[in-house]
Amino acid sequence: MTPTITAFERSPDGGRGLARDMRVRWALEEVGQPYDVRLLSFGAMKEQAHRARNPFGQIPTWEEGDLVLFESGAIVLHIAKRHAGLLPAEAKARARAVAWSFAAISTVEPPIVERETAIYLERDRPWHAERLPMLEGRIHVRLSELSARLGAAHWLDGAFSAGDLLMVAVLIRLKDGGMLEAHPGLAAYVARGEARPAYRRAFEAQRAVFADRSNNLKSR
Ligand code: GTB
Repeated sequence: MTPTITAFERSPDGGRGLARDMRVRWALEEVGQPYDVRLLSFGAMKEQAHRARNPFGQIPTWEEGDLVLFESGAIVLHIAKRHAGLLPAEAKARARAVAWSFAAISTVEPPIVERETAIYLERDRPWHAERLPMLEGRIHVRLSELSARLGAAHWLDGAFSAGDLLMVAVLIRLKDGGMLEAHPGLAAYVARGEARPAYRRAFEAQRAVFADRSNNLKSR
């Protein structure tokens, strides 16, 4: 059965692949699983029909038969468990790949999201100028720690895994802000992820949504 995921009808990132459907698309491309996409407006995301899929009214979600999932990390791990290619077969290595997946989402991503929130929603607050460097400092601590662990390796724990996919997807959010440049090992790690054919296919698929939408609007 072909799964259906949800994504922004018009992503605020203009097709740069920063929304979280990108990591799900990437995982599906890595394992060679075709998928359908239901595009949602911001309004539709908050309607009951979508809240039944995700109580928080967010994308991405996953539907496959009577299985409905939300949370990008859970969806990526679901894909990884069902198909070869994203989790090692050996039990301990598999457990470590899951640990790296959680590290990406619950240790590295939160300070990055905090910074984005500060930039997009708190710019006018009197404390913004003081808070931003503090948030960036916290990110640099995490990046230094991650970089030290990665060292000269290509991936976090042997072969490319769901842990790398999620970690690269998280780090990509820093690309435009100039913060990754201070950590050349991580910049190279991200570049390796982006160079994967599956990443390229996923990126083009989400970009096509934005391009189609822009063309439709222009031709009206
Ligand atoms: N923890 C959830 C998960 O991992 O799935 C978080 C899901 C989430 O934050 N979804 C966002 C969403 O639906 C889209 S990805 N937001 C709408 C809402 O909450 O009403 C976050 C995102 C949005 C936009 C950009 N951007 O424009 O660059 C980047 C990332």
